[in-house]
Amino acid sequence: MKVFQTKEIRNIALIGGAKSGKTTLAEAMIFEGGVINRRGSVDDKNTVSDYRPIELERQNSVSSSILYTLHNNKKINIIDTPGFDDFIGEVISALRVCDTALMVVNSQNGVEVGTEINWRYTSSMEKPVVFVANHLDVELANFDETVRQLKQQFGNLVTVLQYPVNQGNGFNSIIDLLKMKLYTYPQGGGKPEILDIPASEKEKAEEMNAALIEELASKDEALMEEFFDKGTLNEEQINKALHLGLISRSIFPVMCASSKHNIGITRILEFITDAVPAPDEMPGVKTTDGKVLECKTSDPTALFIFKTAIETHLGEISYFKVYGGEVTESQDMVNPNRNSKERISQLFVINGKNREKVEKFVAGDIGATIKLKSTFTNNTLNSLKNPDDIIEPTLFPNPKFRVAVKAKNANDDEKVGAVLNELAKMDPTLVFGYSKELRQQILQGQGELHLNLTKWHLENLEKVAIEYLAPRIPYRETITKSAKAVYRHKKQSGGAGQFGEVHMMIQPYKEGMADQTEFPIRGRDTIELEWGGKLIMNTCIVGGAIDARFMPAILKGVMEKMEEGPLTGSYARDIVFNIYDGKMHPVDSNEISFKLAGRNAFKEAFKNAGPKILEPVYDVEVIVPEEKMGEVMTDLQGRRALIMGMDSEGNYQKIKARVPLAEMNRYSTALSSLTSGRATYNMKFAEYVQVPADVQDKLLKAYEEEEQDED
Ligand SMILES: Nc1nc2c(ncn2[C@@H]2O[C@H](COP(=O)(O)OP(=O)(O)O)[C@@H](O)[C@H]2O)c(=O)[nH]1
Ligand SMILES: [Mg+2]
Repeated sequence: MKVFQTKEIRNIALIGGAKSGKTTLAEAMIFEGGVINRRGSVDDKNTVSDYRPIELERQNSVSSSILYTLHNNKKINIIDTPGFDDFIGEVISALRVCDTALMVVNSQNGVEVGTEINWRYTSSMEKPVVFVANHLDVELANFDETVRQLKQQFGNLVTVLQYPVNQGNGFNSIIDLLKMKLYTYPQGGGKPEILDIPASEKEKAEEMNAALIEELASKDEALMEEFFDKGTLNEEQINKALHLGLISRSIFPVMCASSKHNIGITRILEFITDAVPAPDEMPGVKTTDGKVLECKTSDPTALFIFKTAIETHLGEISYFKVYGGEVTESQDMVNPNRNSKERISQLFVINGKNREKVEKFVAGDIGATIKLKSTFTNNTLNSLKNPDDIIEPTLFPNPKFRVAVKAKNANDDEKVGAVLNELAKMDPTLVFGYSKELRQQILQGQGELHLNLTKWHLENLEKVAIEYLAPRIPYRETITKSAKAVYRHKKQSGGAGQFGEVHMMIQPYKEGMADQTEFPIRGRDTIELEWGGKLIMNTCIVGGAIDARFMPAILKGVMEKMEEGPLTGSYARDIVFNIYDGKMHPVDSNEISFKLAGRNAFKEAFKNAGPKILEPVYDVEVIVPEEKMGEVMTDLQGRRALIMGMDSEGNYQKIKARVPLAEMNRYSTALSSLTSGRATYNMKFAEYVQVPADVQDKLLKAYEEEEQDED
């Protein structure tokens, strides 16, 4: 395959709600580009894009596919993304490396929650957007209503470039307001006949064209002058205005299609090659040191791995975008994220599961390679000339669905762990790890579907059965007032005895608190606890009541209880303990004795210090259509949520709340069923707060039953 130059490349992310027709559109685009000679369909399970076993089974994209097509001597890279919110990570990584988003909208449904969610990312990532009103062949297609909703949601910069003449059954004609022609497609779609606009449409088309030209002229001062002078713009000026408008997000064109019947597709390809930006016309990419890589072939090579996947018969495959320079086969590279070296083996142009070897990629292009040793999603690969630049990693949303994983057969535990670790490396929205604290393997993802697909992968491709359980909650324990305890550990059985006595006062720790004044403090150890919070040991011993050499043993004993709190066995945090007196025995005192004395004194004091259980509370942000607001609020209140505020965003409300993690189990599923999938949310750890008394009682009881006299 020939090597395409930067100016000959367009990078397009196909985004939009689930089932809006992205995969079908992609298929038509690559068919029309002559890259395949038979057009498959999602329903016949033979598209180029949906080829993974799970996608064939579910007839839904679950992962993005990298494709390309050709038009007018240009190579159009296409990333077809899945539409469900659970796979939003794929949309984010596609938008990251693409220069323009093609947002597919089902004209029967208008703006859907998926349209909304994807839009938000195009806007935060400042990407040009072209809308494709698809499904225009279905009986209930409503183009005008779809446009009305697009304008209402996304503003008046949404601009119609085409309209359907005969939407619904038998749809085959589109009026193009840029070309001022009628495009009529034959049975089976494909290449249109381009005709003069019929008299019946003339008036409407001319009116819309005039408005469009005026709108375009406003994108540029020189054009505006030209427009006032001549009353119109020529084709070149129109294209220039569109081009500028797209790049600056001051126009969001709407085009027409029926992907299923291959109507409108060639014109969309033409529009992409004429008007949407080439990779070097968009702002460069930043490195972590604030440098900007401007997409120049003359620069040193810089690749960014935006996706890794395992493909049958091929193994791990890494998809990259070239942000600078060019990359060739057998090139030596460095990975600054991992401080490792890689050698590029083969380079491939990818079309779904098909691939073609190519000798080189230049700046702006998207390609794939295999056999990288230790390079994963979000890593940079540089030539030896610029070894240190790290391209800013893509930020993915925090996980919001959490389960504990167990192999059905305990012998498989290790394999399950290994596979999940591998999957998490490939999919940055999947987080996996063993929690020592909870004594569970915890898997976190974007939603129930996301985790169910992970399960499907393990069971069908790795042949290990697993189950998902409710994860434990990482509670914490602390105290609310000071208390003292004296503990003497003494043992005299045969041989050497054991003796140690510790007098301890404990206090709740608060940032910036004043020291206690009852006992003079002679030494201090501050421990930043691994699980958050602090432990402070103050030594207030006078007259050598306890030798300094036993202090570490006392601290060790206390730490044992901090790791397994006296109330429920959870980690304890934010405590100061003062050792103010004690006793030794000239022969029998040793480290073990003081460790036990310290541990038990701490446990005693803790019980009398108003102990409390703390629970993790999350900042939750729910975005919900106005009419579902009531239900969602009621449900949140049932989850002990504290509502922090509300904002409106178009037809949507954004609710901000603080909700205990214990109440968020399976929230994504609940929210989805409350709102028919029209809401979305994200959550982020906020802080630990005391649980209410009734919840504490329940937790204490549950722990008692579990432990029954531990020591
Ligand atoms: N009638 C009609 N059906 C379509 C059109 N585009 C896609 N479909 C159908 O809609 C369903 C979802 O399409 P798909 O391409 O998988 O949507 P995606 O989830 O956005 O990738 C499939 O059954 C397609 O055959 C269209 O323009 N017209
Ligand atoms: Mg799809």
